[in-house]
Amino acid sequence: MSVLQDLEQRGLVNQVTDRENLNKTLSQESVGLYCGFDPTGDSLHIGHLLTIVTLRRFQLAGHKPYALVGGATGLIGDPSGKTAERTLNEETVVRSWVERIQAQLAKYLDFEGEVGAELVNNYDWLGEMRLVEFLRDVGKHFSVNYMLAKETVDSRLESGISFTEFTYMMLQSYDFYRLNAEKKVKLQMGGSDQWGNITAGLELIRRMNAEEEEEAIDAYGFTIPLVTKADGSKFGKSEGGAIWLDPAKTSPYEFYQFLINVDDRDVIKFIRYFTFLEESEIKGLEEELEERPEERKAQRRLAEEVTKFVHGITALEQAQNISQALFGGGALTKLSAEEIEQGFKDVPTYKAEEDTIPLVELLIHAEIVSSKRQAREDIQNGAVYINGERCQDLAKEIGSEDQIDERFTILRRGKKKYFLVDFKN
Ligand code: 485
Repeated sequence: MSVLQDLEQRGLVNQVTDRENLNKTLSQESVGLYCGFDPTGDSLHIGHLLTIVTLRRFQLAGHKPYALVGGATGLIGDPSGKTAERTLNEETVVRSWVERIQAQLAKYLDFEGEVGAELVNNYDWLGEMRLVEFLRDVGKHFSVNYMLAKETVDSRLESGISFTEFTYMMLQSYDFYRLNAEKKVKLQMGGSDQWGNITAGLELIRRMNAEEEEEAIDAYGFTIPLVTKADGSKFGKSEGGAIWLDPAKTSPYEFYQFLINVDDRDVIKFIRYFTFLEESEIKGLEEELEERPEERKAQRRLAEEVTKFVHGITALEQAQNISQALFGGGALTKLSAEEIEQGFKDVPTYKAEEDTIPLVELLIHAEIVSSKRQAREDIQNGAVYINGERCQDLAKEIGSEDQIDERFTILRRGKKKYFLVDFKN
């Protein structure tokens, strides 16, 4: 099966130019392809992951991926998919984001061997471009009428669009032209919002090469679909906001939990999109889901594969340990301090100065209860748990024997209310 057929089977092809010739080219030669990422923040998010995984699929099929970071375009702002003008970010800030995004992309692609990936930054050619030269050599190939007809511009004609954002498609088009001329890049991919920019690039390549060759040019574009959810809500958001690829912003445990909680109606589609599992295995998971949905096997497989791809095997194991201890009846005492920090990130924490504390007092310090009387009542009623074990001893003193990994004690009141005692220092 060709890489394009594989993508089609996975539902990953939204729009494609000249499908038959692209398919032929991909089966005859190793093709250079690219996808661009603008530095509009300090991290990529799960929305970007699908293009990264797709680049990786091409690489596994013998094609060479170029990941472009928009050091220049990030200073301009792509109007695609946006309903309002963006505010410009400071150059120094954008520069620091470029570095962060490049470092992230470097984690997910293979840079070794014949089809080793390459990172490129369009500031390297756009940053030094001279205005008059640009208007003569590039601008002359764009008709304003053509630009106005593009969905991303047309949809903004009423609300307004600056000249800065209006010109964005020329810059992205010129990138494609440059990569095509200098690196033989023949294919650009992106999310469905990028269709206008990608086809504008193909048009520019055609026009800039018009004098040289008569024959049809060998350059293509395709877009992957927007990830949608059965319940209509936006993919990639949790209560805490976006799902980031940076583990300091979204911990691997939160990332894993996000995927474990994917709806039954979405899980098989997401497995096709985000994992490298074969269709036969996916079919098996689909049957499992139908017969025993309560086991959530498909969700677990999805979470496992994607967390491993994004954060590595050690982080995956930690995420699984934490999940097991919190939801799977596993022992909290087996967790490491690092795992507790991840799993209990949003849990109120009492930083203990003392070495031992009477349980009754601790419940008050930690603001779990408001009076000693209530503390005693809760303990006697069996509502208080220390590291997962019920404690009904009114005289209990929490000390070193209650510290997990010599640092944390996990208190719970009732079914769900957790509190952490941190004995660090
Ligand atoms: O030559 C290029 C220069 C910049 C870009 C692409 C080619 C970036 C592009 N204009 C863009 O804005 N991409 C978005 C981004 O950077 O966050 C998103 C798209 C999404 C998908 C993803 O990048 O909205 O559809 O393409 C990789």
